[in-house]
Amino acid sequence: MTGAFQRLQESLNEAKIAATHKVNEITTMNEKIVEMWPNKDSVERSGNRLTTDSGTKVYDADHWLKVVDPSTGHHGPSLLEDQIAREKIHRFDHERIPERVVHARGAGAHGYFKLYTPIPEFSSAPVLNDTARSTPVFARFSTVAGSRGSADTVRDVRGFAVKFYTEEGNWDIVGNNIPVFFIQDAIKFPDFVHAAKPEPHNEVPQAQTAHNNFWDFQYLHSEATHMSVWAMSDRAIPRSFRMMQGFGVNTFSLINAQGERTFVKFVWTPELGVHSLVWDEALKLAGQDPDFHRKDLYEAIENGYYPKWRFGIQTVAEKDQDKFEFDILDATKLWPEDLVPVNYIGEMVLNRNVDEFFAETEQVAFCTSHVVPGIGFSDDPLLQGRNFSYFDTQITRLGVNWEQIPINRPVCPVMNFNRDGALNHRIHKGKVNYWPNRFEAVPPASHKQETDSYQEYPARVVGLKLRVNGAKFREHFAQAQLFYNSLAEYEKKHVQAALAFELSHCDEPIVYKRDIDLALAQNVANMVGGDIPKEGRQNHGRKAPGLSQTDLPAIRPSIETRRVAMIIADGFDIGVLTAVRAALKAEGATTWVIGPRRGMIFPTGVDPESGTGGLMADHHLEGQRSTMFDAIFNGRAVHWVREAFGHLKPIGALGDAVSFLQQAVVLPGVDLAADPNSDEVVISYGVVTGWKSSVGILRSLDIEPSTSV
Ligand code: HDD
Repeated sequence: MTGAFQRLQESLNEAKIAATHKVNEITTMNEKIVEMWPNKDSVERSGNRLTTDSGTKVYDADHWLKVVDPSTGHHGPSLLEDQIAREKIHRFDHERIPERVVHARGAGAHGYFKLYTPIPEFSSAPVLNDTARSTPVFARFSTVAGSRGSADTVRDVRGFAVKFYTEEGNWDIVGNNIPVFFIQDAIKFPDFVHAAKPEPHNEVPQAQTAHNNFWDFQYLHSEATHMSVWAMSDRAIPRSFRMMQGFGVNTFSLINAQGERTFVKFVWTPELGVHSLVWDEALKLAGQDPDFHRKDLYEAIENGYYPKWRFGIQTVAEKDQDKFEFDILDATKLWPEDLVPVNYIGEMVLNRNVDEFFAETEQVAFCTSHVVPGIGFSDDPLLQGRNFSYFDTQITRLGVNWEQIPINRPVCPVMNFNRDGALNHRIHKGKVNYWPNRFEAVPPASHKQETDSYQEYPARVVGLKLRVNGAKFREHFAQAQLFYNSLAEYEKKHVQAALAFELSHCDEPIVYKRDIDLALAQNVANMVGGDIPKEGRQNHGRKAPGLSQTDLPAIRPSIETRRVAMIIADGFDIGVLTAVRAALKAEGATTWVIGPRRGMIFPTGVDPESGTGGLMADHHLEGQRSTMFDAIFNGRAVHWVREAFGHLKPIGALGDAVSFLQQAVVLPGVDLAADPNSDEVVISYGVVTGWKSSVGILRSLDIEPSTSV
């Protein structure tokens, strides 16, 4: 009877889960996903029965056709004539496509963009004016230097590419999580990427800039100084894709209905605030969980915690183009927010994971040249080159018809006479394949009058053909100083430590010759064994808002989606554990039970011999590490606790574990528990509900964050 009741309850639960998924499915479907749906459906339906690619049913896909001696039962050679086996192997042999030449490793998700403030004064683009619209988007986050199989948490810039499937065509913002770039002119890109990628003679190192060639390039290109300091800062080791900013980096333009142009930079700011790992954590995670970031994004979306970014614009009127000390078309310079404030006008929410990584995340292809009417380019020499490069690289990666691949197709109609090429999926009817023609009567000139067609801004261009950039492009240090000056003291220390780490991996330490800041140069030189400079470049001492991560806290501080490890051993208090878990769950955190073994752990009062009444541990202490969690509770294992402490994480403890915690770590300035025998939850660095970032808590406790355990 009990068994039947239990089964009934299980099936009811399953039905409930299925119904919830259905609802989620419907609410997260958008125009783009609906448009892609027929393809998925046909694949799913044919999946019930194995067929060849040409549709013939197959009864055995497990044995190659062979010659068999019926008298002995021994088989002879496999037959080449087996077209079914041949097809399977052929298809497998050609599964790989070239990985992206940069940004090879990434993860993506679907979502939508919603505008809350129309900007007709700047742009006529409906996506930036129609607040009733929900524009489907696909976002892909990536590291830059590593191969497809490299680790997520390496020190690197992160790509932040967003494709808007607007009703007027696809608009791609192909950005990074750092607002500036290493080089000013696109012609330098191959040199820069070669220098950053593994060295040619031995293909070492993987996914790291800690090598001679990268720093050699930096030394020879002082324009790279500004971005290098960003790349050595905490921005280059984000806690999560969900907790980093995105920047379009290049200067684009907005064009309004009157045909007037305004220069613009695009920025995404996460609602969760900007947070980073500490270096020691990042290093360890690269080995312990190389998929840390892609799993984090996937799990958050699966659990219904949809990451959200506010979308902002910084605008500069055409008449003000020359009023700044830097050139606004120089991608190695940012527009300081005190000079050009960010105006947040919309938001992006990612609410649906991909169904198939290859078909969607791998085959998605972005182009900076994809803009829609009302949005244009600028003469930023990096952007000009990018507009050529992206389309071109997609041809190598995906073939000339890459825009017909489901994830890349626009949701609006496409009509032109681009034809043929490998893997053309469209079947065009009609007798003509040129324009204009005798059937389509509208002469091209009349299209000019249509407001919804793309109109280039008629910029006036006069001059000499010369291989140069503007005069202000020659200044390379002022903003590197501005960024460094704006960092909190502990952020500066992280930059110093990062530089020292990188240069320790080089045979020729050279950074101290390029002094952004005298103290920085002296410290780094001291650590890597270089000549310690006595005089430095004059520091202008200026700072700007929005550059330190401490200026970018969460809009609504929350423990949502944070991972909390509950460490238990036999004899634990199940009542308290259940209550704490429930409290954490109610706040949106995920809890994981870690025990001395992955099996039943028995609470006080339960006889282990009985084999029942225990709690199943999700993992054992060796199977997972403290690095994979944001906080730990009831720390019993010395290494876990010390490591988590060194990584600035909140540590909770109960009862006996309080004195253990006190012995395991020395907590300067923190009175761990007034009464060690109290049953109250004791938290060292945070509070269970109303989460504050570890760093924030540390600062409030006036403890210096350090990366050492
Ligand atoms: Fe790039 C990929 C971002 C300069 C050439 N780039 C790529 C991706 C991102 C960026 C996020 C991955 C897109 C995806 O997820 O598929 N790139 C940037 C930013 C830059 C930048 C923010 C500076 C403002 N890139 C840049 C230059 C060039 C390229 C100057 C060439 C002249 N980038 C490429 C590429 C890639 C690429 C080779 C490789 C794969 C791809 O395009 O689709 O064409």
